[in-house]
Amino acid sequence: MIAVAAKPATFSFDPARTALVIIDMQRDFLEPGGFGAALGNDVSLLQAIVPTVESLLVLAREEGMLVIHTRESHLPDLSDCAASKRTAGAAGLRIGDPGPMGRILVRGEPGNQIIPSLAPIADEWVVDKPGKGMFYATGLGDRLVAQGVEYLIFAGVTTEVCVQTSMREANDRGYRCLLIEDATESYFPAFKQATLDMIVAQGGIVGHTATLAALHDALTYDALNEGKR
Ligand code: C5J
Repeated sequence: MIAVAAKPATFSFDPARTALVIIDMQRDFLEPGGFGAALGNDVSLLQAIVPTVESLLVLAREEGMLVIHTRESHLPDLSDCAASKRTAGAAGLRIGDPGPMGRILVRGEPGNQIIPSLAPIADEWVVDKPGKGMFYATGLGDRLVAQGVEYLIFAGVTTEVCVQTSMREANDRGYRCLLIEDATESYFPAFKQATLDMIVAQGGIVGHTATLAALHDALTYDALNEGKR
């Protein structure tokens, strides 16, 4: 077992039964002209975490962990988009509307793709999700059970929306969850901080949080030799 210095307490996990989940690092949320920008958000806040998420992804790949990438996306006919979601926001800036990177949050459109530097490679899972949470209407739950996954390490955007919803869904299903603090971001810094605080409140009511440095140190520390692996 690997022990990470985390909040509210040490997070112990077995890398062989762990998946890294990178939530929605899509052009629609991170690049000018996407859904996030169309809603008036400053996407540079999200772009700032890309190097950290890249390092986390490299670390997970080196450890041989299962890597799961999610995309918030809808079918072109929007049959998987609830009316409440379809009609939210200003006309012309809604899910399915044409945008500078194709139809907003529609599967297959350029803006719906994961940013190139975090692109999935062979054997990594890509989960298209029509909701905020990664379990809703995706079939992911059955796949994780079949794979024997017990621990989930989270990164991605946005902290208080799709990351938090997915982590809460996972927590309810019995997964032990760790959110990497500097590998997640929100368009609203106060919302990010509030989310980190509420996850670890009351003894870790939703899970744990830690920095990438803490995870890296834990994974590279060799307890037997009291040094680096
Ligand atoms: C939204 C997300 N809609 N990935 N999605 O904010 O958090």
